[in-house]
Amino acid sequence: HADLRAIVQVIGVASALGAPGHGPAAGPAALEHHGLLQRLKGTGIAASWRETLVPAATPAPGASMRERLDAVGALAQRVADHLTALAPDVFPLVIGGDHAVGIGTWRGVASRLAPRGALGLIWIDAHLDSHTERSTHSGNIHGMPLAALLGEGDAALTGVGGPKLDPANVVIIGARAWEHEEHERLTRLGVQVFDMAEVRERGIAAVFCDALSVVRERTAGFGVSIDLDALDAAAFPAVTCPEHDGIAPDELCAALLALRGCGDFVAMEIVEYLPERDPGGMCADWVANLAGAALGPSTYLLRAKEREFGAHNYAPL
Ligand code: 5AB
Ligand code: MN
Ligand code: MN
Ligand code: MN
Repeated sequence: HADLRAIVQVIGVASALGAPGHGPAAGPAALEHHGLLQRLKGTGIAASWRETLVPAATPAPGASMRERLDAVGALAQRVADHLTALAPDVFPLVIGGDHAVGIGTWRGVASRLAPRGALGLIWIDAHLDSHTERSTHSGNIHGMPLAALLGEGDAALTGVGGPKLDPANVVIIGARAWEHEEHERLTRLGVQVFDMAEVRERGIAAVFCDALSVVRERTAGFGVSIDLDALDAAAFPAVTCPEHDGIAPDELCAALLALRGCGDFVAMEIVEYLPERDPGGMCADWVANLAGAALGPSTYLLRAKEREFGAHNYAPL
């Protein structure tokens, strides 16, 4: 089954359409040049960089909300289309770009999974990303992707092809900065939020374990979206919206190791990397460590066994 380890494909999305500045668009190229792929290979993952998508058009600074929503929606549709076109064996690792790319990632992943069942999602973020164009204070669309995935907001975002996520199958980890409208939306929908106070009190490992059981219970598979601002800003400053008192990078890496034992872990996304705040490449190293922790080889060995024996899940190796 040597070939099974060749199934991680990286899809870069060089977009800052949802962010206040242009910086996050440089994320995929910077991480590629810093050797993300080589680092993954070094941990036993034969990943390949499939392609990096670039927005077809970027609205001028000061463009209307309408124009920006349409541009984000069009790019998200392209991301979703690319993901649905992947061969069934491929495990996608999407590299942003700002978090608005997540609309495309998770609609696309949910489409791939739809014949087998629903998608669960762990959203690791300092923020809730659950505004709509009506409730946003900043006007920045990277504060809206989770609402859109759940079916709330402008049709340009909610109409991206693929099933809506069921709020019962979504959890957020690490939140510590939000506006009341988005918090109320998630409460009304019933999305479980493990906020930073809870992470501090119980530890990331315990919280991650609970999160896994929620997103795996009623689903055919689940994904993990990592907004790098979930990490503590002192340890990981290279993001657009840094927030202090976050998750320690090494502790998140340790928690992500649990994913290696999950045969139903189907996709991963890492977003909001801002290379201009990472001159020494320290944060780029953490990105590689996070991906390597989650995607270590045992996931693929498990899949090989699943193929051989036809069962649904195996205990971690
Ligand atoms: B990110 C804020 N809630 O709406 C807003 O980085 C921050 O994808 C959004 O989590 C942060 O602008 C978006 C203040
Ligand atoms: Mn965030
Ligand atoms: Mn805030
Ligand atoms: Mn986010």
